[in-house]
Amino acid sequence: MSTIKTVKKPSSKVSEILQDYKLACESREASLLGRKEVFMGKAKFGIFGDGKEVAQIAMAKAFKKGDFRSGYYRDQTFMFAIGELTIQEYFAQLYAHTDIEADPASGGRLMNGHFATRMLNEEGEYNSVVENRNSSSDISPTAAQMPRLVGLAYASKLFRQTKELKGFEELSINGNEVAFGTIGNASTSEGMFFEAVNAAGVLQIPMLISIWDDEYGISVPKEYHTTKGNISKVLAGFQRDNEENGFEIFTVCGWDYEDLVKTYQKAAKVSREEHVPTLVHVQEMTQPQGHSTSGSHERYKSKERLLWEQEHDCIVKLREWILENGYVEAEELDNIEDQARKTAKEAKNAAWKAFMASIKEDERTAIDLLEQAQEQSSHSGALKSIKSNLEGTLNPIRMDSVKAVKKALRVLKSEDIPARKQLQDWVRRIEKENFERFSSHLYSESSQSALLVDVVEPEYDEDIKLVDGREVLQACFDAALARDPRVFAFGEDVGKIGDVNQAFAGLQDKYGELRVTDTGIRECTIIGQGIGAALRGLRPIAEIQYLDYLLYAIQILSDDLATLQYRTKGGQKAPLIIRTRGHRLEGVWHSGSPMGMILNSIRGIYVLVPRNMTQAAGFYNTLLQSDDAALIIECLNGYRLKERVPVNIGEFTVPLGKPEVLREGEDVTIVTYGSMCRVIMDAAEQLQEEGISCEVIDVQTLLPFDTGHSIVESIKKTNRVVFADEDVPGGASAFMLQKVLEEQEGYRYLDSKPITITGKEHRPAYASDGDYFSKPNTEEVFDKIYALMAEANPGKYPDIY
Ligand SMILES: Cc1ncc(C[n+]2csc(CCOP(=O)(O)OP(=O)(O)O)c2C)c(N)n1
Ligand SMILES: [Mg+2]
Repeated sequence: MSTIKTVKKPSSKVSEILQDYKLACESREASLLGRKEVFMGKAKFGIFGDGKEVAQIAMAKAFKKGDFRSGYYRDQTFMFAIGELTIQEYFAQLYAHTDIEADPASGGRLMNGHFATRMLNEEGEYNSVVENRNSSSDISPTAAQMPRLVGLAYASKLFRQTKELKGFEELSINGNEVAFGTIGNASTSEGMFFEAVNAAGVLQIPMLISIWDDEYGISVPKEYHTTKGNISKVLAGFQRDNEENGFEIFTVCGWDYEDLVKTYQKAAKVSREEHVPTLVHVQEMTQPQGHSTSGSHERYKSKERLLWEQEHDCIVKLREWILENGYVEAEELDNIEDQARKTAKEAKNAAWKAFMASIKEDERTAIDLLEQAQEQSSHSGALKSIKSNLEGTLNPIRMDSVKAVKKALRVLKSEDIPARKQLQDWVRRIEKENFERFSSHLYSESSQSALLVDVVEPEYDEDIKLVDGREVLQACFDAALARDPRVFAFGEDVGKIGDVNQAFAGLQDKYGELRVTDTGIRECTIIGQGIGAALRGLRPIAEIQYLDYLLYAIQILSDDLATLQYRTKGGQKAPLIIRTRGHRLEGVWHSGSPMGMILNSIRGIYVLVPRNMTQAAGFYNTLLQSDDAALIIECLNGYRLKERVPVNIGEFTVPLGKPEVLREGEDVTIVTYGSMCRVIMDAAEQLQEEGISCEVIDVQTLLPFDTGHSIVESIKKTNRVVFADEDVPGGASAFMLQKVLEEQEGYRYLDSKPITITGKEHRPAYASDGDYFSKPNTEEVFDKIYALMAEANPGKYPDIY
């Protein structure tokens, strides 16, 4: 290798370059070792950042305190470089170490390469994000980091341009923070990527996207992914010029240290100072070990390509460049490489030791107890073999001890010996601990949990003036915007006209365009905009115009927002409120109520289904005091129905998980929600005329569902239950049925079979007849409940038809 000394000036000091070289080598060693660990069976799967090291070091130099990252699984070197990941923590995640001290990103819940910083303390309150370098938590679906990135950057715009937010210096310093996104070249084919890029161009926000272009997406080369095989070429129309806003787009090679450092400085400066989105297309990157541990790239890359990758390896190139410039002798780089190997290995060993120790403790007690059982039991042979199997397990994990102890307890089931009791206690303790390890933090567990908000009843004046339901909401939103400058609402048609049903009418004029804002038609990034802004401590109300269009956003709600608290084990939160309207209007795409789909895909987000706008307003007030994310589905046909405005419109709250009895009755309990409440109440009135007394219960919130188990109390009285909604058969009605009959043990009190009354299997047909014959109507409810009663007492209820 040549060591020609030149006079070329370094862009950084030599020591900094060597420091960078060292980090690149350490990160590479971590990748190489990581793959070996998987092949040795010590970890299940591995995906690594080899080949992307130098660009990430350059990016890290432009990443300042208060900045945010939203990236993907290749970014280990960046995380090392900003000081937010140690090699030991990196391996702890590879092994799935369930302690947040060991794996702060996910507490062992996520595959390796899913990075995150802990933004919250143990109480669920913000650590100082402006003092830290922050990373939002990665998710696996490719490009799904992009919608959130829009919101992380958008928050800076709000902090800079909203006067009332100037005081929130613990959250932002005048919006100086840049949101850095990273994405692989192949993933830029996803719709979410294009939607996010367009949104950022429109919004003009400090967002810096890096595309790590290694020309492959697993085995598939670039010509299958990208028009012209080149994403920056495709995006050239987004480039800003003197006349028009847009992006500043840069291209650079992933092995060119000097150019990378310069490029990132330039790009970050543009984004930070001008609030203009920038895009850095980092080309000619490599994957020395191929995509992941699932395969080998020799299967699909040509010999020429593999050779090219070796020659263009960014660390090889950095080494050449250092030597060509005569910064140091080769020997010094050799030493750095040797040292890096040692450092990575030591960190790996320490992570393994800590991981094993965390597991061994429970295993040790299990083995001791099994030994005691063996001594005390008449089945000592069987117990001995269970114990020695456990002792002989190579790299045991938690489930090995659980399986062994449970097996032993089966053997001991008829023996009354002290060890049996101790083993039972062991199982109970471990079950509790494993629940905490693997199932905690699905929702907020902080003191601001939505379930802990104080209930404040609505109060009414003597004057019982009735207004349109939408005006109740309008008064509620007015109060919320006045009360808290962190609250802002946005969505399609939300700004100028105050949403299609005018619950924000006049509020943009009153609070300005940034507090009540129109957006493009882009449901997925509306949600992303909300997630990112909520992550940064703001209180967004993101609107999806109709429930039917939530489908465009269901993936990001499901994969990102719903998993956020869970996947960080309480390390991050995004208390986003999603407002939408549905249940009852007309036609296939304006009257859906796909509640089963929603309930089953977004556990982790509360789902609120108020029957009227007063209940909805109370929910908004509750949520704005809490740090949980929630979806509120208003009734499409309720905005013009008359309601009274409580005098404490900004303060009263409706609790989550508390059903309300709308009508008391003796014969049958009807469990329902949303627009169906009115249909059911009508039917109940008509049934009463036939002598059938219905108790009607509005569940009010589907998630959480009746936390106090009040519905079963009604069934104890009526001994019959009906679940009614507008979803397809087996949808949310089945969900409610499972909750009440299984969880609340309602089955014990039934004298008749439980029934569900639902919409048809197809989407609802158009116009009033379409609605009538597609969704449950009063007559159908009447008939079904009459038939239920007739079955029990045919004499009293003769056949009608
Ligand atoms: C939505 C989705 N589809 C498919 C996958 C499976 N998958 C994981 S990585 C990957 C390739 C991504 O390639 P690229 O974006 O170029 O990133 P690279 O791994 O090359 O850095 C695929 C298809 C996924 N994780 N998410
Ligand atoms: Mg790629």
